[in-house]
Amino acid sequence: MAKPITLYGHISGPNPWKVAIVLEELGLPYDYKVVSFPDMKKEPYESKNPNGRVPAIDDPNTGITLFESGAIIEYLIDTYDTTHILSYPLSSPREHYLSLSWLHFQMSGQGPYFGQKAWFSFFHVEKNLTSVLDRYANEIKRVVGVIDRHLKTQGTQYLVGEKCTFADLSFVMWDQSLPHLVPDFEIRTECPHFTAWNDRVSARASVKKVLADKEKMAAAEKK
Ligand SMILES: N[C@@H](CCC(=O)N[C@@H](CS)C(=O)NCC(=O)O)C(=O)O
Repeated sequence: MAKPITLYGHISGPNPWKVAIVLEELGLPYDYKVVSFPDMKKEPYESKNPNGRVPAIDDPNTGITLFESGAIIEYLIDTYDTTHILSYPLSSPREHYLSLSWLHFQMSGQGPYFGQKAWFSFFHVEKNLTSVLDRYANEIKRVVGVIDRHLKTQGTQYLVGEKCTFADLSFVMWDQSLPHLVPDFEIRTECPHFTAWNDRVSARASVKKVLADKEKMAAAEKK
């Protein structure tokens, strides 16, 4: 039995929870340790994540500490998904590497655009920067459209074939914020393939559990 992995995260923000979903799917024990925003930017945490953000993990089973959610997910899959519950083996190279393409697309396409839209909509000091808000809203719609078109042309249930992989799961946390980030986007009618896929992935027990944990933590913080 593996020893619990420490997952450093925060209550808000999707990236640590994205890792939690993979840990849940693989049935790995873990402790979710909340790091405050000021503590992220200093030692001892900064030695775990030189970028001063969450997530990071400590894995006592291997002695490995890692940062960047995409790299953490690749590590968990390579180390613990030996029976390929959530991945394709190297002996299926096309599917194996395409899953990585989608994870990298999530990291470089979905994460930054969704994140910047959230920043300029809700946190930036200057309000109503229309061209900036339009730029990120349009990029979000484009990213969603890429997935919608891919699922339509492939005719598959998931991004790579008929198996739900770590790649599908990596998108789900940010996708929860779509109604909040782009309220004028009629996703159900404009992107039906994306919608059906997102509903399918969101219905997984791992995703429901992690969303419930996040909500519980947020409610406890408000008290
Ligand atoms: N590319 C990084 C992004 C990490 C990131 O931006 N995390 C957010 C929370 S989801 C954070 O730590 N924000 C705190 C800050 O911006 O100072 C990853 O995927 O791990």
